[in-house]
Amino acid sequence: MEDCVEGLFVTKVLAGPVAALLTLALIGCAESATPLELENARVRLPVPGTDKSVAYFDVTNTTAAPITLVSASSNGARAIEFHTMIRDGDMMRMRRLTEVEIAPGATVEFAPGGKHLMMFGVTELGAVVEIVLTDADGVEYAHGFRTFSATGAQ
Ligand SMILES: [Cu+2]
Repeated sequence: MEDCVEGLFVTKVLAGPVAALLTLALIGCAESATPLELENARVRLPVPGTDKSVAYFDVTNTTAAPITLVSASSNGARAIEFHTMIRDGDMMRMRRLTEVEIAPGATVEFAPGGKHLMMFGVTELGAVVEIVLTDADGVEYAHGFRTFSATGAQ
């Protein structure tokens, strides 16, 4: 089942978490050619008492044209931004990215210490959270992200 969820890739956004979970169950194992392949999609559970979190994934552009991600959203968060880490002297600071381009055939990693999805106003999360990435043409890519504990392995 884990692999099925990882492979899930739909372009339709369904209303409500119940509908989303139903979709996961019904078509979670469907194979389809997708413009963007997501792997290792995961969301860190917020530290207790906070409502911010981060999400990581590897995304591969399987098409012959660049794909530019311009926004992300989820029922599990009020807002999501693309962030990266930049070195500032001895400090690493977060910086917001307005877009992330993925070249044809390229894989872009969102990983600890680098690019990440910054999630604000995070609600109580289950085992899988659906996050929708939107590209510059308005195409939406929904994907199930596994949650993991802040104190556990990433
Ligand atoms: Cu950040």
